Amino acid sequence: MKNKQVWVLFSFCLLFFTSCVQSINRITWYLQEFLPGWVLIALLLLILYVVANGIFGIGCRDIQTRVARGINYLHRKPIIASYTAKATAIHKLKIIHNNLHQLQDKKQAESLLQEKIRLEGELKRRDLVTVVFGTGSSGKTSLIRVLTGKTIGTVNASMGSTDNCLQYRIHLTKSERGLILIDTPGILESGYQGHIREIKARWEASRADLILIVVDGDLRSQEEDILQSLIALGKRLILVLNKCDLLGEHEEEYLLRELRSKCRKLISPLDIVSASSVSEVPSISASGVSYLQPEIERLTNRITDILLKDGEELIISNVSMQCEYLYEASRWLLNQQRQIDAQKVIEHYMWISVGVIVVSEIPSLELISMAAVNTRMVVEIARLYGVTLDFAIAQALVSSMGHALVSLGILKSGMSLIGSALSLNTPILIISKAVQVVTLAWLTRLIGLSFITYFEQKQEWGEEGIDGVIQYYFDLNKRDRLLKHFLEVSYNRVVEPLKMAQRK
Ligand SMILES: Nc1nc2c(ncn2[C@@H]2O[C@H](COP(=O)(O)OP(=O)(O)OP(=O)(O)O)[C@@H](O)[C@H]2O)c(=O)[nH]1
Ligand SMILES: [Mg+2]
Repeated sequence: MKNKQVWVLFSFCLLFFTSCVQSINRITWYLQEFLPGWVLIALLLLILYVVANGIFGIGCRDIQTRVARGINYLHRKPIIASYTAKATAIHKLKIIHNNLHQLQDKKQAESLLQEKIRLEGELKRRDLVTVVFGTGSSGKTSLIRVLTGKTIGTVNASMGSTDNCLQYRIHLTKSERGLILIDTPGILESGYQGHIREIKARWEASRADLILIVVDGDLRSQEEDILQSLIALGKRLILVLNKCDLLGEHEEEYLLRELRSKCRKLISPLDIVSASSVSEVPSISASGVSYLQPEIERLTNRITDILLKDGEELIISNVSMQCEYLYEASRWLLNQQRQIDAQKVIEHYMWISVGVIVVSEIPSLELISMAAVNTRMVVEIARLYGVTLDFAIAQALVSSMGHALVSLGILKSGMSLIGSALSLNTPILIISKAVQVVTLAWLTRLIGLSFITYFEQKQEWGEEGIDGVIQYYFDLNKRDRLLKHFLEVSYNRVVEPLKMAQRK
């Protein structure tokens, strides 16, 4: 039944199409007598457009909307990206929360918690934080005065007039988002005070969503380096060539060209604008005294554009970057704590296994390596890293470590290394046992350290596998300073008790 309907519809369409072609053919043939060819083609195209518009609704406006929708879709990509960035940031904050609860140092935990709370608030922020940054006396405060329309801060011809970061909120028409402007002290000033002021300015810049770099001439090489480091931090920059009232038209254009060419790999040419934040300065000309007007329209237009198009993305990417730093800090603190605790565990097992061998018969080389690899030690280190290790799995790990020790020849090399170090001041009767026992403690240490790496790397040995890790710790621990310290401890823990046992 359905098939029949389709066929009827198809025949009807075919009939309609054929009669249309026939009629067009007839009309064209008829019109050919009166009209030239190009007018005929134009007329046919017009008819085609009207028919298409009527039947399929593909009008110019429709095409425009489709194109606009396409462009919007392209613009939506960053929005999708910022959703993902926001989700990642929220996830990171949850991990930070877990990490800080595992920290034993309460002060560290508290400061992490405060920062985490601040970042949670930042994720909901609507205003764009814009830091006004640059060398001393380039006109940062003056620019903020013009942008806010208020006489804020201190403006002075000498450098260092702003020595603290102060913030002001403004609202640019067209955007529902507010703009928080942060005035900062000048950078690249000499002296200790200048250095302290620069640290404050850089700190604010590192937290900004957008940075206005204010210059009043060409870029110095140090300024270029700073620009590069801010870009490396993922910051969006607008370079403002200020005091353009002091420049002739050609000079201003020349400087802008220079700046655009110097920064072509760092800043889009659209984001390099000139401005003048001078206000109420009398200018005397033939027509009398007039007052210079500030010129910041290009700058405000650019900021508004960025605010409208990229505001959300800039805020989210900045806050998620801060979440990432906090996450790394929390991981680092937790790792430090875990390493200290794991070292204590290793120390404990080093001397426990030594005790066992001191009172027993001298074991074979292979037995030493297996004994050194203490399953319980591995289980305890795992627990410190939040991993509950099944005893059987721990034993399997331990056994593969034993094989690595033998196959790499670490056991024999360790024994000869420690043998030659102990031979100088150990009585001949106990030297053989002392060497084996101290080697055992030393191997336990290497193995413990290797397992710390394994759990730190989320139960992965890394590119060079188990052999690479144990070899690394072997090479590290045979260095003079570390070996010397270890031998001093071993002498008191092993050689002295053996000497006493021998005397008895
Ligand atoms: N001609 C002219 N002078 C300006 C302009 N902007 C600022 N100035 C002058 O430059 C000097 C320094 O201006 P400030 O706004 O204090 O500069 P700043 O960058 O905040 O300086 P610090 O806070 O010391 O880093 C003052 O004498 C201002 O009047 C401008 O667009 N044109
Ligand atoms: Mg200032």
